[in-house]
This record gives sequence, structure tokens and C-alpha cells, in this order.
Amino acid sequence: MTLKTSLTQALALAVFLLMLSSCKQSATAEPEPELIQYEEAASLLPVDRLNLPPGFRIEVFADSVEGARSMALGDNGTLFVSTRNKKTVYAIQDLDKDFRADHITVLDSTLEVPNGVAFRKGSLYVAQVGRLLRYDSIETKLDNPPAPVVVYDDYPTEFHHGWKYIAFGPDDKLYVPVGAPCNICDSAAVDERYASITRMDPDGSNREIVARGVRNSVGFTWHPQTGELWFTDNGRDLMGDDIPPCELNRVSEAGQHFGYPFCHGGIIKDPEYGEQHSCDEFVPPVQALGAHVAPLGVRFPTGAMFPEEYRGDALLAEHGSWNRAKKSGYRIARVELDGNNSVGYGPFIEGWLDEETQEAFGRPVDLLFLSDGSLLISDDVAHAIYRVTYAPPGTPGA
Ligand SMILES: [Ca+2]
Ligand SMILES: [Ca+2]
Repeated sequence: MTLKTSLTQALALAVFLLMLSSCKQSATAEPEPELIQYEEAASLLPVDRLNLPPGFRIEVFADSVEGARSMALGDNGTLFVSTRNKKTVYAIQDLDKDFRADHITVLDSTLEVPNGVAFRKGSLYVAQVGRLLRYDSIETKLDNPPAPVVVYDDYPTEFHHGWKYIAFGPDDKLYVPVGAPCNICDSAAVDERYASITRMDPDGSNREIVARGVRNSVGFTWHPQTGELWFTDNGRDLMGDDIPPCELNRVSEAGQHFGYPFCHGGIIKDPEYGEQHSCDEFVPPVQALGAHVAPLGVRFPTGAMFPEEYRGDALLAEHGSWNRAKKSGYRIARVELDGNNSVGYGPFIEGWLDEETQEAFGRPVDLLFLSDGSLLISDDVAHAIYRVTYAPPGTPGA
């Protein structure tokens, strides 16, 4: 090797390293997408262990989706999937339309805690702990994504309950929760944005608080008839295995207070903060859920596929307990509703948790209905997206 070639090589290496470091350091550099080698294939996940009501089936829509968390659907059918601890946002495509993913692209792998995704007018919005990013015209640029635009970067930066779920409401505003930065504390006294759900115009302007006294909401949706915001909230820890309940809540008026940190589940005074207020001052949950079940995504079935009796009910993903003696959650729950009132709460899909061994092969996170009425479920432990379909028992192929 001549001196000249080795110098040229060294120079090339230096330039390459410089490019690499500049890409990694700038927070809004153009992402370098990577297509995961992926073939539609029978997944090895033991979905046959899952129990569903008669007529329902569950299959794997995509696997190899490391740490799959929140989901958002693009206008052209791209499924965007976020992660909490993997720094990654995925774009998942089903190009041959057989309801199994055939292309999975790692859209960006440089993002700290990109837990929230939402889609509006061609753009993908991603929520990190303290800021919101937007990738424009994303579905036409999956192979060459643009550098994200920073929409808003002034949210609190604590990682404790700092990961965010986001979604656009029927009012075309972007809804962004801010968790309490603790297990139990009166954080709103320090900064009123803590323990709240906020909303803003798509460009980040006109931010306001929609719901207060919310410990940590990581899933919400709007009622298909009333247009009201419904959200799940994760109850506090260290009051024992069985209290307080997690919650499903309904916002009937902007600014309502849902109790945290003073009152839990509508009736349980907090041992430390409970004396400051009566529980009557706060909006009670529509449904008190199990303690520690960790409810995340929530949806109302609206499409043509699910049976009529599910209309007006809510389905929610219970991610499952991490600090309860006997594990709870690890299922999709159904809250049966008569208007705004709960008339039943029980399992829709269960079996991720083996009750005997107390081991779980998966933990459901988010729910999303496709246009055909089938339901997608993300799972950040099995690294998968499932699809649930329904055909009346007795129909051919059901
Ligand atoms: Ca396919
Ligand atoms: Ca509450």
C-alpha cells in the first residue's frame, strides 16, 4: 500500500466519521431509514393461548417490531408505531393488502423516548418527553424521511411519567398529556401543566389544559357519538395490592379535575393529600379498573366488523402490573356502557399472562381499528402487532 492510498483512505474515514457524528448529534438531522428484512411468515408467538369471545380470532399482523408501543394510521395505510425505550419509530406497510405486514422500515432510530405518534394531513407527529416533532409528507418519503420540524419544545423534561401518548381530536387539536413527575405529589402546585392533559393547535400555538388531576394518562380517544374525550389513568403505587383502582374517565367539560393527588377512584382519600379536599369536588371515573392493571390504549368499536352488542362499549389495553404480589391486567378489557355509564367490566382478550407461572409472553399497549373494522393491538414485550377479526360463529371460515 502506498503512502498516498493510505492517506486517501484515512481522509475518507475521517470525513465519514465526521458525517456520522454530525448526523447523530443534531437532534433534527435527516433520519437514516433502514428496511428490516421481513417476510410474511407464520409467527412463532403462541397466540393460541389467548382467549377471545366466540367468533373472534387473533393473528399476528407483524412481528419483529422491537418494543412496539403507540400506533397511528397514515392516510395511505402506513401504520406508524412508536417505542418507549428503543429510540425508534417504525413505518409498517401491508402493500399486498392481505392484512399481514410485508414491509417494516425503521423510520428514525435516534429519538429518546418517542412514545407518542399521531398523523394529520400527510404529517407524522412524534412526542418525546419534552417536545413534539413533525415529519412532513412522510408517506411519500418512507425511504428518505425528511428531517423533523420541532413543533413544540417547552414541555417539562422529567422522564418519570414523561413519556407521552398523543392524538388529534375531532376539534383538530393535538392532545398531549403531562404526567405527574412522581408516584404521588402535588406537582400541579409547582407547574399547573403537571398531572394534566393539554391540547394545542397543530402548529403548537394556543396551548391549554383540558383535564386536571390526571396522574399519568397513556391512552385516550373520543366517543364516536358525543365527541367527548375519554382517557385511561394509572393509579398510584404503595397503597397495597388492591387499592387504589386505575381509571377510565370521561371529560364532559374542559378544565375538569379528576382527583389526583387528593382522591383516587372517586372515593379513596389519599393518605398524604386526602385531607385537603373532599372527594366530592372531583370527577369520579366512569369505571374504577383493577388496581395496578396499568390501562393504556382505549377505543370504541365503530366499524362494521364487530358485533352490534359492542357498539358504544369501550375496549382498553391493560398493560399489566409490575409491583403487585399476584400479577393483574395483561389483557384487553371491555367496559360495557349504557350511554356514559358503565354496566359491566371484564375481559375481552386474556391469556398473555400464565396465572400459574406468573410469566407473560406479551403485554398489550395500544389499540387501533382499521377501516375494515378489525382491531390492531400493539405489544411491547412480544414485539408484535396483532389483528383481531370477527365473523359470526357458524360462518364459513369463522
Ligand atoms: Ca401483506
Ligand atoms: Ca381520578
